[in-house]
Amino acid sequence: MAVSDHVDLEQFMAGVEKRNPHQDEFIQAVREVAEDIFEYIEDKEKYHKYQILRRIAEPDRVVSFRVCWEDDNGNIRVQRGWRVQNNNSIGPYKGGLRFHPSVTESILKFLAFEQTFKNSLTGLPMGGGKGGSNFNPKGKSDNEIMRFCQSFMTELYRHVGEDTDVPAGDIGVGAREIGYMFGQYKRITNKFTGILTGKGLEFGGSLVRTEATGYGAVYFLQNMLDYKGDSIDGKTTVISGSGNVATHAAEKILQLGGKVLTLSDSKGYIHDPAGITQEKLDWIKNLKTVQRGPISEYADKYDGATFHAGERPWSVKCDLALPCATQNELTGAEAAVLVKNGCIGVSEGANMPTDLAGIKVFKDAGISYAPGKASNAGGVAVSGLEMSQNSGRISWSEDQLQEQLRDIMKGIHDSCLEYGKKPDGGVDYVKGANIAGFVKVADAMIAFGVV
Ligand code: NDP
Ligand code: 2IT
Repeated sequence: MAVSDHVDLEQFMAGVEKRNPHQDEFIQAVREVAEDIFEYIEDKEKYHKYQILRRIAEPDRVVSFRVCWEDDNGNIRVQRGWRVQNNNSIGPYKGGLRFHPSVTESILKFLAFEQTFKNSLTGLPMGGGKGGSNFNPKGKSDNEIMRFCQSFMTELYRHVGEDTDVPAGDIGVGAREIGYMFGQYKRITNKFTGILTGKGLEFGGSLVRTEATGYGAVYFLQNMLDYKGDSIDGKTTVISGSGNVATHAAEKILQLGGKVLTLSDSKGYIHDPAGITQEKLDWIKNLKTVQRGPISEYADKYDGATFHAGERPWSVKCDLALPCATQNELTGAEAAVLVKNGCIGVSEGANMPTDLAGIKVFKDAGISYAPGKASNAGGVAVSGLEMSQNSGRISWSEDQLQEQLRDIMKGIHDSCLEYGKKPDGGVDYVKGANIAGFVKVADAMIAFGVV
């Protein structure tokens, strides 16, 4: 096929839109990647010939199933569950499970697609997958959560396996849910194998997995600043979210001498001009994982702090920003406010938190901006290390794992430099991550032929 016969970016995207009607998040994620890959493969015939991007943008399979459970009042409730197995060219499918009422097939397809590139960037042998349900864990009793998780796993168990597909947590799925799901898998199959990561330390979990995503996002930020001869020490930081990723990102910022001004949840954000200390952070962790209360309670407890209902924290003046809640939580207009206020570094803890207009604002401003597929890869990286420990039936020490996490994040930063360095010395981390993540998966696919 001659190069001139290739479809161009817009023709390719028209096909993606036609084949995935109304799946806006999936189309958005594919476009963000395709813009860089089309440029990169322009003169690389093998990637055209084997239709690599076209194939990565079509999940290997999407499994959808009914999940019935009984609430505490004896009502039968029906939810939908999914597992999207996007690509297993470089290892078993790997990626989290999300329980949130906003979950749709489009959201899980975008996450599984992103995960394929992210997992490749870690350097570990993991393919990309994602799953979850439109189940809303908020306000449910422990028993209701347990019954839902058991019912969900009663179907999911057919599709997972330590060498097939290894899910983990994501929004709404933490240690409690992983425990219930692992228990049900073990009960159904009578097997004790590493089919989930993020497990409790008593039953095959890994040290550092809980902290890994947030810590990793800050290590990535540190690498970006270091590259410019700067550091986190003394800088003000605005963070969204108050879950696993946000609280651990905040913790690492504090350890590196930064000041954390905000956190948020789905109801609004809190602003503490005095700074959120480790003690205050421990209080928030307890609020969110034990009491499961709203972040607004922080403003009632701590003098000087304010709660801003229904708002996001991006208008608070800061040096650094870490979006750690959910997709499309930082728009072009909000990105412009951050830049105007002097923000010099953005590291995404969440998946696709910045929309396409926001990405353009950050790129045009030339600030250090890391897309989630690079900067939040620490979580899945330590999940990969949990898989290795499970296979070897061993446990590594905290020091060893902390060091591996730091090394892996540095390795991802180096990969972004390899493909994303601009002639002016700046770095396009989006481009770097997309191409570096693509090349490994693409070359494996070529080795397999047409399968
Ligand atoms: P958690 O469930 O622990 O926390 C999610 C946080 O985000 C909560 O503060 C929640 O608020 C808020 N939130 C969720 N949905 C929305 C929404 N629609 N609008 C506003 N706020 C929202 O999840 P994680 O911390 O694990 O995940 C956060 C992000 O990080 C997600 O994008 C996830 O995909 C990504 N991620 C997670 C990894 C992990 O290891 N856990 C790894 C890599 C990425 P509320 O408390 O009100 O619900
Ligand atoms: O988005 C993600 O990378 C995760 N939710 C973690 C996935 C994992 O398998 O640890």
